[in-house]
Amino acid sequence: MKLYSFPSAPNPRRVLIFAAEKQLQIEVVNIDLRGGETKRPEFLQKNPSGKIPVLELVDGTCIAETVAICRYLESLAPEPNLFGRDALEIALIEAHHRHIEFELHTNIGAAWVNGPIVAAAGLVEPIEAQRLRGAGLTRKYYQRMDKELAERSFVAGERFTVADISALCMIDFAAAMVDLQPDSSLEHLWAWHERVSQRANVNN
Ligand SMILES: N[C@@H](CCC(=O)N[C@@H](CS)C(=O)NCC(=O)O)C(=O)O
Repeated sequence: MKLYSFPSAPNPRRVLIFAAEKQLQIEVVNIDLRGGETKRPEFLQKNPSGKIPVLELVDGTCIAETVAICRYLESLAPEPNLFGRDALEIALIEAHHRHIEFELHTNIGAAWVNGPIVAAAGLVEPIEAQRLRGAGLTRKYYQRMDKELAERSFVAGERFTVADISALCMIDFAAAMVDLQPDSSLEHLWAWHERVSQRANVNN
């Protein structure tokens, strides 16, 4: 299996951590994201959305979308379980994970896409109001996470799951590339961050 990736990109990192948790070996193929390689016809055949990650199987089948890839890997290697074991746990992890994707990732994405790095690359015409809105909603979501993490050890409950991987990768990206580091006063969020960052598989 090959994973099309790029070193600072948060979504491929989610897959790499997920695969490492399961001790699955995946060949990493770094593509020229900034040079527009994902928008060329050859790559669009692998993923018509022109985005990474893409997992290519030995028979050439390509799977796009981080969550779809992670679900495939969970089926290949069920342990350690990262998506839930019974009806209720699966549903709760899914709900928390979707909140992270739709309410945190989306707003960090808006701040990033309308921010200076993407503008300097000339990829998208930035809209300052959208950057500000994304940044503001991200900070609000960090506060919500801090409150929730005062009550439980991990994003979706009392154990490490796919929702922690998705939250960590996006927060690290936001801090490093979008000038959206969580405020130091958010002690429960930072305690969680340390807890999950200490896992050996998280540092790849
Ligand atoms: N929903 C997609 C999002 C993928 C995505 O946005 N990937 C970024 C890199 S982290 C990308 O390829 N960006 C290039 C672009 O949007 O043109 C997923 O979860 O796989």
